[in-house]
Amino acid sequence: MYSLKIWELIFILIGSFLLLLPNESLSSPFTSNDPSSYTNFLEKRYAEHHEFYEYHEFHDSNEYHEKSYDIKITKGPYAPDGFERDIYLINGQFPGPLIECNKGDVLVINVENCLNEDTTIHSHGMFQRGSPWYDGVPGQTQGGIPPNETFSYKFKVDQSGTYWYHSHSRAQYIEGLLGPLIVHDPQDPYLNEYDEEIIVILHDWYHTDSKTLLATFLSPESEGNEPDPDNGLINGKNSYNCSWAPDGSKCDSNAPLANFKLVHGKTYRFRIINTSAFATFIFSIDDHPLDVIEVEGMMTKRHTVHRLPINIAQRYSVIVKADKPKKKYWMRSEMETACFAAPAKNLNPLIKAIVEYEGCDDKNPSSTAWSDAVENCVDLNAEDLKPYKSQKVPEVDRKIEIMVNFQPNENNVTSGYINNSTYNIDVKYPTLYKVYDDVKTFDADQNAFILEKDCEVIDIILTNKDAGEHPFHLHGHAFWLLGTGVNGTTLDYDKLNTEDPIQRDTTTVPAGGWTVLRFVADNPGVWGFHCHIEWHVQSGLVAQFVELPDKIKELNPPEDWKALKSKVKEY
Ligand SMILES: [Cu+2]
Repeated sequence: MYSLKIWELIFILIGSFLLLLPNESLSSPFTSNDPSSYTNFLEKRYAEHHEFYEYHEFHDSNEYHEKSYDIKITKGPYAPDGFERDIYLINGQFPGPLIECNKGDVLVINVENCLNEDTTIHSHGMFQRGSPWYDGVPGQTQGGIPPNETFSYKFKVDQSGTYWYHSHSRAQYIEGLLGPLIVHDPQDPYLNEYDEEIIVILHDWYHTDSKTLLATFLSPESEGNEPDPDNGLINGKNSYNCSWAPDGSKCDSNAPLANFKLVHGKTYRFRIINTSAFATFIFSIDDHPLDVIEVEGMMTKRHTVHRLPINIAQRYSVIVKADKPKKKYWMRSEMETACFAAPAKNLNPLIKAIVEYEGCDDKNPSSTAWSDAVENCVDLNAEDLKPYKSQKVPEVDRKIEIMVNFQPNENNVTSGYINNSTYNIDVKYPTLYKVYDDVKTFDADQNAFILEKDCEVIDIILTNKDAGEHPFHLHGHAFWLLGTGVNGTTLDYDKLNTEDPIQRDTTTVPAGGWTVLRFVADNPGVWGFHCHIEWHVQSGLVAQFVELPDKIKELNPPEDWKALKSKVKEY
């Protein structure tokens, strides 16, 4: 018995040692450099491995456990939908590789910038508690990573759920600089209710580079009409009608769709992420109901839908049972073109992928779409979603009113305004450096709100005077979504939901409507608050919260972050 125990111990020690080398032993087998295998690699990884839960058993959650990734950013020709153009690639692929860890781990993202411009990586939805300098926002939390330099983001992850990472520099993310970020929780209440996980990334796709599109959009001629996408992608794939492509384009009309293989009898957790520049999607799988269980890191009670609206930067997890006849089915991601300012030309708004049961021999799916009506350009009704665990929502201390509108600026360019002030990014002197330099007041065009009282409970009352809806994202927090109203409704504070609201980090304020968001100012940092429509970010619909500046100064930022300040250039 004694010797057996020794051998067991040695075995466990060797096992633990191997697992402490995540780059070699865990991530590399799943970060394929063959871009076309992206969908398959995700499926395979989730189909074959639950090792993240298993490896967690090797260590106490209070132990320091680091999970690191190397990402190399380049630009090159790529044809996600058969139309070739230059896009941003991460480790040679688009979308970028899966970054994942367990709740409680320290996540390290080593970025190598091989572009001839600067870049940043923002981990969308990560609170960055104690590490505000790693939020990855130029003009607010860091100077960009210069060309041919490396920079490491390193932060403790004390949350779990479905997230994504993307560049926050100019419009880089919409041209490919993005990927999924998943944080597993060994205590996830639904862990035993599904067999495997599948990530689904919904993206709108432009065939023209963002610089050209921005030049047009930010000119008087656009009258504020955003550029419409040329196509949409599911996990970086779709086909395109090449007769719509300009003469001389490299275009193949037979590009393959994404294909998801299911095993009959199994249950799946689909993690759905909308990484778009402009488009809201309605997601569905023919004949398969979707049980929502997670919204942006918050576990919810099961709520069954057939068609799931998902706006930019939002995420949902849904449970899907593979219990239908062994066939092929359409997965649908319907672009809500009704929300576009200008009608789209040469666009097929129905983006499809194939959901295929193992062992079926259909050629193509012949399934029909769900017919449930979904209201255009608004989120899934928050009142339908209930937290899995009840929470106590604190009472409000301070109300901050934020009014959103669009109007021509002094150059007659239609711009986004926050309380009548359009944001001008201060690339050369980002806010967090200012805080460390003891700057206490900020120029009006910085749209800075200073939160000085520790644990003050803040309500953002967001009023939208614009004729379009806006998916607003708050960095550094998840907010309680207390209420949302469409055009024509008035906010009644007594009717807000303070009993069982969901928490999320991105919510849509409807056209002409309002929304009320509550959060506790307990996370020292500079946190962006902006519409996630990339065109609107570029036209000034951005604010920032300078939260607990005195406490920020008690935190010690790393030297390489400080050094970025003097390296900033305009690109
Ligand atoms: Cu917007």
